[in-house]
Amino acid sequence: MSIRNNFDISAYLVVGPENSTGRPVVTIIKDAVEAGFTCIQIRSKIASAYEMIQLTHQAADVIAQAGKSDKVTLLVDDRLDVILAARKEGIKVDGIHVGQSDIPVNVCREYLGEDSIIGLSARTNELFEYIRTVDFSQVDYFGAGPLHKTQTKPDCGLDLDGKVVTRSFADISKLSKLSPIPIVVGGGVKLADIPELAQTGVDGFFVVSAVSDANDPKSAATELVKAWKLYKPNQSAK
Ligand code: TZP
Ligand code: MG
Repeated sequence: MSIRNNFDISAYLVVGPENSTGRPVVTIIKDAVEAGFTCIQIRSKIASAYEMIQLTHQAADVIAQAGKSDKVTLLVDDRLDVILAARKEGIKVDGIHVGQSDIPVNVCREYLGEDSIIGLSARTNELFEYIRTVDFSQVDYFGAGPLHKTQTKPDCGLDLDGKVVTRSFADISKLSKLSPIPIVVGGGVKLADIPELAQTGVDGFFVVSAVSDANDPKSAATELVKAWKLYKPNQSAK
C-alpha cells in the first residue's frame, strides 16, 4: 500500500537545531518516537545541507531502531535538495512539507515521486478561500494554524497589517469539514489545548516547543499522545 494512503499525522513533531535548547536534536526525536509520535518533521532555517542530511539520517535510524519505519512518517521542511540527497544515500525519508512561497507542490511531486508525502501550509488570511479553490490532488495533508501566537515562529499567522491572526476552535472545526484532505493544526499548541482540538475533527496536532522545550521531552510527548488518544479514539485516515 502506498504511504500516501497510510500515514498518520495525529501526533506530529517539528524539530531542528534552533529548537533543541542545546540538546541533540536526535535525542528529542527519539523521545518523541518512543512516546508514540507518528510524524517527525526536520526543520531548520540555519543548518547547512550537510547537517540536514545528517539529521535526517539520525532520525531515520532512530525510527528504524524503534521498529517504526512503517508507522512513523519522516518529513523535511522545505529542503527538496536535502531529501533527494538523503534518498541517494539510502536514507528513508517519506516526504516534504512546504509553504505557499516555497518550491511548488507539482515540482516536489515530480522530483519525489508518487509514493511520497507532500504537506502544505496555507496563509492564514486566505485559509478558507484557499481550501475551497486549491487543487489538492498532489497534496496529502494540510498544515493550519496558528492556534495561538507563538515565539517559535513569530510570523505565523501574520496578516497584511502586521497583526497575528490566530484560529479559533470553531474556525478549525469549519476548516476540518471543508477540507478534502487531512489537516494538522499547530502554533502554540500545548497539552491543555488537546481536548478541544481533538474534538474539532482535525487529524492531528503539531508541536515544536511543547516537546522540545520541555524539561523531560519524553514525558511531555507521552502526555500529548495520551491526551489525543483519549479525546479522539478510533481515529481513521480520511
Ligand atoms: N509552523 C507554523 S507555527 C510553527 C511552525 C513550524 C511553530 C510552532 O511552534 P510551537 O513551539 O509549537 O508554537
Ligand atoms: Mg517553508
